[in-house]
Amino acid sequence: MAHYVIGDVQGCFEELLDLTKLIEFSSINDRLIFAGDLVNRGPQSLEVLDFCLKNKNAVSGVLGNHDFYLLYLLQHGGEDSSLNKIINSSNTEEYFNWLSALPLVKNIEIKNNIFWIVHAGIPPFWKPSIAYQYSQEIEDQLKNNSKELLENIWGDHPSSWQDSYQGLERYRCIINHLTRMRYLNNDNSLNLKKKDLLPSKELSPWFNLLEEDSLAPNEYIVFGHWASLNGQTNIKNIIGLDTGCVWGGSLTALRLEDMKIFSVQKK
Ligand SMILES: [Mn+2]
Repeated sequence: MAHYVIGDVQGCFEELLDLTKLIEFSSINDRLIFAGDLVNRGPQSLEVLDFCLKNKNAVSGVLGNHDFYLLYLLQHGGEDSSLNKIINSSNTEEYFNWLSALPLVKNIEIKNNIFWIVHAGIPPFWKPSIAYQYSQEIEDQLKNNSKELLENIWGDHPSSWQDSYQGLERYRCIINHLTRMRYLNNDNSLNLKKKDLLPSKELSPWFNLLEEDSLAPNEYIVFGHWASLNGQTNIKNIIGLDTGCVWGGSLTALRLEDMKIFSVQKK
């Protein structure tokens, strides 16, 4: 039995199938954990979700920003050319129920290693265990208050986290950090505009701001979301898996048992 974390699929179903062949995926013996952004932009988001539902018992993951967008469209209506097949299908309730039950942070322990799986990352001012608690707050909202939550998570503010935030402002800030973050300003506030890798005096990638002792030697953060990084963080315990399949790159999986990387090229 093996656990594979898979980077941003974004509707690249052909490549997902190629990857499952490469790892010889068995829905009985193996587990797939998607690092978020299963859907949108790519050509076959519907087929990706059908694959997940068909293999329900072997598949889980964390929510990405594009998954939230789909949840919003499923609940409130609306159109998006790459998501219309899902929105107009007869199965919308099943898609919504499966996707909205996913957490923002997942914690898996394998062979004495601890993995924190999250779409964008974990900011330096939250311990992973705190981010995990915040994820549970959002899970609870998605379960019990999804209509109000999904109507109010859009926008970049507040950009600086305060423990005292309550209600929708708090949830929006948690979701923006865990699903959209790339760079933080010098004052630790979110900058949600910059995606490139050009050096900046004012901004740092979130993972460069982590204190050296913020992760134990056997503790890892595994994330997606940042295609231009192509997986390169230069930090051993911080593993990026978005290798930009939807942009013509590749789709990547990490096997947690031995930290082996598998990838297939975009067709
Ligand atoms: Mn993303």
